[in-house]
Amino acid sequence: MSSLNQHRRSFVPELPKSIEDINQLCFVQESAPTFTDSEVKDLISNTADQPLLRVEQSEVAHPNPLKVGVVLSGGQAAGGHNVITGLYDAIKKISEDSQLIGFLNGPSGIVDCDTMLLTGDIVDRYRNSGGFDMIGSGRTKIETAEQFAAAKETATKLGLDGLVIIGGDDSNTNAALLAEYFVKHQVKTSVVGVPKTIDGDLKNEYIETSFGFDTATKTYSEIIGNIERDSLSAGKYYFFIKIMGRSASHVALECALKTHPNFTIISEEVAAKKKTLKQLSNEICDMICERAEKGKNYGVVVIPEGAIEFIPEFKVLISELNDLLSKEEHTDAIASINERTERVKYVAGVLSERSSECYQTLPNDIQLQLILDRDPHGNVQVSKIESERLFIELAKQELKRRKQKGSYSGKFSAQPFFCGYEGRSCLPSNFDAQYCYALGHAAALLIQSRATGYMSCVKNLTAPVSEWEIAGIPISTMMVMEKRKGKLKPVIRKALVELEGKPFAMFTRQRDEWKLSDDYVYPGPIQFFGPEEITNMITITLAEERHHLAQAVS
Ligand code: FBP
Repeated sequence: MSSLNQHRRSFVPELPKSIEDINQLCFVQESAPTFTDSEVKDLISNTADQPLLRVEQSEVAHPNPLKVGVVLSGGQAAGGHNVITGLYDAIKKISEDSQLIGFLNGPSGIVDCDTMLLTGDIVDRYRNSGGFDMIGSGRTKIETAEQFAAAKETATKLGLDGLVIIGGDDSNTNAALLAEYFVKHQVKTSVVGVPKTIDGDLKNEYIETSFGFDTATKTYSEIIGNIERDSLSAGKYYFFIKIMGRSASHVALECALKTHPNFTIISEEVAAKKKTLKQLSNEICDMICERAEKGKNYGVVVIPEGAIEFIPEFKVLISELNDLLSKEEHTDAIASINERTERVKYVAGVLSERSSECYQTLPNDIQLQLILDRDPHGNVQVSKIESERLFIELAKQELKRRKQKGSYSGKFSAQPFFCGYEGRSCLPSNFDAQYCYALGHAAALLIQSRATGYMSCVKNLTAPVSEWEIAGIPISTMMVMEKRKGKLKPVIRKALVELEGKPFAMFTRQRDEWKLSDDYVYPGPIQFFGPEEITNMITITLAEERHHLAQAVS
């Protein structure tokens, strides 16, 4: 273990005052029932319309031991281990005889009853550490009747009082459905969700942010700042940085606000303005040409991972390709063609005119990637497309054209870069370490209070930790029916970047300035020791959305 890791292990997360003495607390109803969407209600009638919960001092101490299961679901996010250590400490405070059981490798661990008893020794090794390796994670969805029945058998066999599902929107939807199933089948296990995802798209009026977003954006911003400084120092490269976030652009937006790159695509804006790939690439080239006139043949462009899926013409192209490649006549025909360029020609010939045009503007590698790399369901793997290379190729083509026309005389040398997995499993920032520790405590108290179908919530996050507040939010209030793979399903709607929201407004006020001036900001690495305004800095997104700008560094 590195010296820093050892130091971090002994860091004691501060707890909000409101939950310090967990043994003297209970959750009580905050309000009248919140309402569940009527179609969702038809599916979860036993757990719909539940009230919000808040903590209150309780006269009675809780001597009864709890037996709780915990599972990590989906992509890693810094702080996951601290939810578990927080949960462990909280149930042990409630009773020394309480037990915490980890389900291994994600929700499949529940279905297969693949477990590990989490002892004090094990938990201590992972305090304030990154990653999900204490018990592993996975992306299995509990969906079929057999899987639900197996989950019931596991919960009953282990005699669980509670099951904590740490995950994103899909996993929390799953938590709500499992809670309903358990109530319907008289299983005593309370199911509680915890909001996790670096993407930052699991938030709403109650959930201020998901854990992992703070650490990931700080990590990526350190990297972007370093690259900006290298770009400025050498003066010879354009860096095209793709940045993680499967769908929404919260991560890209936060990093842009922190580091001021020359150009940042915000996918939600692209969709709203119905921009084409060509328009987008032209905008980047306009910026490159203007900078070249000032003698600047370098710069930084940030591209959110999900960007191309938000380009309307690309969306249509992908859907047509999925359709086309699901038909044997076409897959056989493509397979029988040896020549790569002929394969591309064949596909361009059977697409609609508009999609064919879009397909033909793409660089050759991407054209082939689109027809060859497919997921197990046969769909095009859009998230695997190297959009940083795509935009470099498109810029090269356009700048060459402008050079021939005489409207550009600069030099263009580009470097692709991907900010991704390195932001998910790093040491959690103080914010995420403390937020997660408190989320674990809130989850324990929800189970102690026999609440089921709730999400653990810590709010007032722009205030000092001591003033954070704990709540229980019925997951059903966040759910709506949406079409997924052609079928109506209950889901927690992903929070996309709001174009009317404050963080985006802050970005649009400054972005023109950032294009030409080198107003780069170099945030440096996450700090664990030192002045509070650095160690406990919150994201600009959170500060802007919750109106407490003072604590954010812009
Ligand atoms: P979650 O939504 O499960 O938190 O995962 C988010 C994420 O990190 C995305 O940003 C990224 O697109 C995706 O996971 C990568 O998934 P995988 O780990 O399966 O490659």
